[in-house]
Amino acid sequence: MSNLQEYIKKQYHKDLATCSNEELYVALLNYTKDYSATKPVHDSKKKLYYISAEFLIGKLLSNNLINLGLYEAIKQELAAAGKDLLAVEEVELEPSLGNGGLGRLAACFLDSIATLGLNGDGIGLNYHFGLFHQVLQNNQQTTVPNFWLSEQNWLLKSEKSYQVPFANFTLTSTLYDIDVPGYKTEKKNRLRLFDLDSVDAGIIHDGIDFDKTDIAHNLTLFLYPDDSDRQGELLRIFQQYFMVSNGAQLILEEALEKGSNLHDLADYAVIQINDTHPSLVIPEMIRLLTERGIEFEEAVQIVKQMTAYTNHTILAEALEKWPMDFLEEVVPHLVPIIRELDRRVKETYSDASVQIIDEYNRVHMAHMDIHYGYSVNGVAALHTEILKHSELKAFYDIYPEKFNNKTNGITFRRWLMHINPRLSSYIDGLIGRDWHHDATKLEELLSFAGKSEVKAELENIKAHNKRKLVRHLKEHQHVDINPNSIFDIQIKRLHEYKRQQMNALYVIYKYLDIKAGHIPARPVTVFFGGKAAPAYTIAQDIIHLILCLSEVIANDPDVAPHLQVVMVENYNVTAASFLIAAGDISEQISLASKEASGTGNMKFMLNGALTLGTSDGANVEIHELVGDENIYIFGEDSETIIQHYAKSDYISRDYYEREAIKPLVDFIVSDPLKAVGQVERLERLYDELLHKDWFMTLIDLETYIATKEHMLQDYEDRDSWLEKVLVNIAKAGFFSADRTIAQYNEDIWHLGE
Ligand code: 26V
Repeated sequence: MSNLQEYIKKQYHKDLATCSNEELYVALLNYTKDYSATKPVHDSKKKLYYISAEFLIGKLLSNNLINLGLYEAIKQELAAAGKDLLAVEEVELEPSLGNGGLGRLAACFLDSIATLGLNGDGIGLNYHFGLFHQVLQNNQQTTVPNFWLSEQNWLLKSEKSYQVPFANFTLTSTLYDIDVPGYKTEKKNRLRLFDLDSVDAGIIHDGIDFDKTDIAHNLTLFLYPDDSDRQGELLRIFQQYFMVSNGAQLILEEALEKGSNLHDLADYAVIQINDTHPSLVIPEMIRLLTERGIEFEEAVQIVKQMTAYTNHTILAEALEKWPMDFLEEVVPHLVPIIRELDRRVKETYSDASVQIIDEYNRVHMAHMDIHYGYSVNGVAALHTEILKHSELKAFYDIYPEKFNNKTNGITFRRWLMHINPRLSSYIDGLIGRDWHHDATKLEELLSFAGKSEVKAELENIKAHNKRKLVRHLKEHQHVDINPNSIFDIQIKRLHEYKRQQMNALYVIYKYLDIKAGHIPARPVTVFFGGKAAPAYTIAQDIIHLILCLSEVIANDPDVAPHLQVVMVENYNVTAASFLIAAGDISEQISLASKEASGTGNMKFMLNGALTLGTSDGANVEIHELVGDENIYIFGEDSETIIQHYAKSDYISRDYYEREAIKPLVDFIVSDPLKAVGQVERLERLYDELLHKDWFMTLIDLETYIATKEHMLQDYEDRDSWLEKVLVNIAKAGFFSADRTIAQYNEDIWHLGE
């Protein structure tokens, strides 16, 4: 038993049993914060600073209770008083401080860094509003501000504050910390989020629109949802510089406190640059060092020894290149430093493709990171190979020793123990608890492969999780879902390269097939979840198509009993925790070469869903681990796709003309769809697929449909399916973020324990 009851008595003069869930949440939040406050922070000499514009931490209550070793006792104490921890958890507002995979990865990494007992903090911004809240209405996405900072929250206001100079004014920061306890560790780390006291939500006018020029009032107001206009881009530079200048000042202060003379700064600090959003830390740290009396040349060398860069995407539009004018306007004091860094590159290398400032006077942030850092890593084996031999080949030729791979991972504390407690404790019963600290021990599950009672229990657990998801969606979205159907799930940001539109074309195929009298052995529910950037029109059109299909199918009595499409509203970490535990089929169908890694693929595998995917990102490594028998891989490989781009020889119309494809694409602009949808959106999407299709939807469509049909048939052989499920869970250990972080430390950070 925990002493929550006593705590509540003392703090709130109430009895646990008479508290509302809201009161219990606040009590538990403070109880957890107080408990965590007693833990010492890491203080060893060398420290990692993981700087990231995004930390998609999600709700923290259960995660922190698990890590602090309090979860079971609290759950039981609540249950004894007739209270349900799950219901208390509902009260917490989700901090959605990230767009997607990159931000969630940063959150998983913080958990593993603390769990491995490493000294490492996250550095970021305290956005007052997280990624927009998505509302689905009239078969479209609309966006609403997503406030998460209720009066009682996880932030601890610190005493620290720094001056950050911009072109025409200087801003003073406030630092808030969030404790990051490791899993049953003695010490803790922190997530350090910088903020500005003058930020004011009053400047928001319509939806998520606000005055983007009013920096003192808007700087940390919103997480940037990656759309683009000039003012928005300038604001992004303001945010990035505010983050890294504060971060660099904090790093210097902490190193000095520990006795650094600054010449030896690299013995005290290592910076991991998470994608290029924090890249300005390089010139800023050089500036701050020279201000403190270090010669420029030495400052460059110090920074080079202490910064490492992670690349998370090869999509050209996502690789930041800031026009020099923008930097002049926001951070003119960094411009001479960047010019000098570029001059040195130009002096040594004539190849235009490796320069920092290009012919259009744009600053390539990744190029600065690669020249002036000591490590460059990709996030899955295939991705790193593509960086080395294609996207960043010119850099790899110069600096082969800097390149290394760090295949992504996920924290099993959240993505198994928390979201799937039944499976987690069933595994404990089968193989003991060693896997809690060494996830590769899950392989011991393989010895149960032939056991029918184990398979029966895996089936029961999945059925339980499906019912839980069904109840959740009934409550939140008022939709009725058949818990006995196959749950086929695609959840991730909306993007053409992820090819939700290909899945939608499968739905059309299935709809027409059922209409033609082919009744499936078992009903299928196709779930989608994901947000589209507000400025990304085609992604909005894809959401529209999915919602229109959902409506047409639901209203067709011939088809509705056999097929359902559910677009989950406002997909976020909380929704993911219900969906992932309940999935049978994990859709990982990006165009090969485009998904750097993916991490949802790992979460589904760990929870016993089978992957339907292309040879992309970490799918390739999942395939290698589980073998051909236990995964459904289809589609062209990355080399073929890269060749198509190189030769510009993919012509979508050629595929469209095929007998199996044309009716599916044509259905997008058919009468039944137009009757429930907007003609403009449907026609734009149809035209895009027919005339452009930059992410080659049609190239893999036929083999995708065939593979999915095959998979649905295989589902009917329950014994063999559950055997595959068991193998997937058993082999998921490699994808623990603990392994990833151990590798970062071994190869890049070299932190003492
Ligand atoms: C950024 C942008 C910004 C401009 C508009 C379009 C666009 C499209 C994509 C992105 C991606 C940002 C980087 C990112 O989130 N990468 C993801 O990182 C994950 C963690 O490493 C990885 O699993 C995903 O495959 C990768 O897409």
